[in-house]
Amino acid sequence: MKILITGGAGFIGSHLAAYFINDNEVFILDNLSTGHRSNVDFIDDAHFIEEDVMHKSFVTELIKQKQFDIVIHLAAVVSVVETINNPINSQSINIDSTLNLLEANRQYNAKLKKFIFASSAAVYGNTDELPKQIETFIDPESPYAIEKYAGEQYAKLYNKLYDLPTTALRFFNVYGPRQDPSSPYSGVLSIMDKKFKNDEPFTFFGDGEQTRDFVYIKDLVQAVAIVIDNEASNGKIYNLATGTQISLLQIFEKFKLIYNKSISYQFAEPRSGDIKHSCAEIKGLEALGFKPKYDIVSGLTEYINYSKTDK
Ligand code: NAD
Ligand code: UD2
Repeated sequence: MKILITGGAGFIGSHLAAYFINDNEVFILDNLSTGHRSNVDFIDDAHFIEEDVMHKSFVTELIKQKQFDIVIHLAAVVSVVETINNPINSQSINIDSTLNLLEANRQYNAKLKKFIFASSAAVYGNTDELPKQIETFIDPESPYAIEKYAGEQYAKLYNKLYDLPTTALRFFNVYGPRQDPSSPYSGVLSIMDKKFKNDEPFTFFGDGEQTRDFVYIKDLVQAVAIVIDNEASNGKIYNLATGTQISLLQIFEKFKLIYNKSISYQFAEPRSGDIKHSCAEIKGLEALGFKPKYDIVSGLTEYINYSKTDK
């Protein structure tokens, strides 16, 4: 199959590309704003398109010409803070380019078998209800969350109105190799790993009792592959997570065991707007055959072993 991954040079996209390249022709469209060409050095230059997903005429022409079987749309402003600082720009990338991609496929790509949109647990906001179900009240607290909600609803609507085979996945806290720890708003496990690796102190924002549903990147890849193979997922939205929650303090203990050492730590004020507990209900994906293969120990062990050898 011919697959297009927008944002394919980033953390999640590079793992999807590495998986699908085995049996498929994979194209990546990425402007390298947060991604790296080196993340996907197994993709040759003919299949790597360095371009902005907002370049509408270019993207439309690409869809028209290549007639992709699968489009996985990940390219986005991924930083919540950046969407708060510059909501007009992030709306163009996160909503307008999604709509343009959907529209280009509707008009010019009769071969499309699946369009996947990367949504986020952010759409749930700070609601108390746990576990988060797809039907749980939506309470977006940032432009990012609104933009992800708009994207997934457009994807769903394009199925309802035009029968486009779309699926939206609400990713929870994804972790694994190649997640960039460089910003204070990077995924907490990539930050904790960097601190352990470099023997630097880790800061818990709040009391460390906050919980998250951390999903290992290989389980995310498994879920995407299942969704692609499953027509019953057309027009649907799913939580992509493990269905289990763990606190930061508990995770810190796991790092100590796997690294066989400890580092110093401190507590600071909780981040404003921080969510205390998060956990997903994953019945929807389970019904399609998804079963997470990695618990937190096996996922962290694989991640840390990789990270130790990575310079
Ligand atoms: P990432 O920053 O590693 O990857 C995003 C990629 O998109 C980068 O390679 C970047 O260069 C590219 N990109 C950004 N703007 C672009 C543009 N205008 N044109 C072309 N390419 C552009 O982030 P990630 O963690 O891999 O996230 C992938 C997707 O998953 C995003 O849509 C993100 O919102 C979503 N998501 C991620 C998580 C998580 O835990 N990592 C959680 C929820 C949702
Ligand atoms: C995730 C997403 C965010 C948004 C949000 C919606 C990531 C990286 N972030 O934020 O984009 O979708 O969900 O709910 O996927 N923490 C520390 N020390 C650190 C860094 C973080 O204690 O050095 C805490 C942080 O305050 C939070 C927890 O760790 O309580 C997880 O932080 P995160 O930024 O990895 O993810 P989250 O769930 O806040």
